[in-house]
Amino acid sequence: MPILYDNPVSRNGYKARLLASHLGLSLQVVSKDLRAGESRQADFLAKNAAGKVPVLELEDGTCLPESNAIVLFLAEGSALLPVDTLERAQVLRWMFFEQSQLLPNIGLARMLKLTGRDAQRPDVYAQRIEAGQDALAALDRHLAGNDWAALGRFTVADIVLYAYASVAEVAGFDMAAYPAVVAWRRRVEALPAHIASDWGFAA
Ligand SMILES: N[C@@H](CCC(=O)N[C@@H](CS)C(=O)NCC(=O)O)C(=O)O
Repeated sequence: MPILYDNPVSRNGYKARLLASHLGLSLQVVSKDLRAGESRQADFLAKNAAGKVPVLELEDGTCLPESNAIVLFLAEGSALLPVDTLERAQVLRWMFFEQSQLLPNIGLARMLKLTGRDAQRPDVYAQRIEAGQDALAALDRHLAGNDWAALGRFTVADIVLYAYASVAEVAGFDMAAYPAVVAWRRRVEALPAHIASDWGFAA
């Protein structure tokens, strides 16, 4: 069985866990204590030179870091990842948007909040909130006319976008400004295979 090196707080790891639930895949989840620096130790750096979770380790020892690469690998051949080149590009478009505009802003704002550093670095926090608002507004405009991120159906694009869009309040965003994102989150949550977090960590 593939091993997923992960952490209960990681929304990037959650993407792989949520996808596995939708696909009925079994993963052995191994927690790395990020605060204790476990992802920066030599044995883990050999699995991912960037020193970050998640990492998927296959039965033959091959290691695949980067949440969206893991999602693409696991979803290959399933209905959640189209084969057609243009359709796939429409899905990838939102996966790149997630990495460049949602994750760095909602993700860092959330980490600053969870660790109390938002008060120590109000300038950094405010910058992430402003850029995150811009990203959420873009997603909201798109979802105002679309039930799902791409192709009019649930795909891996929704899974990766949901990971950080679903913790925006924890990061300090007022989601009342993004009603289409809120409605889409409810659609994602209503799917039968949905899991909030298999480690019971809501934030
Ligand atoms: N682009 C990467 C980001 C991975 C990432 O930032 N992981 C965080 C947890 S969500 C981490 O491992 N941080 C620990 C560290 O940087 O030492 C992905 O999507 O997987």
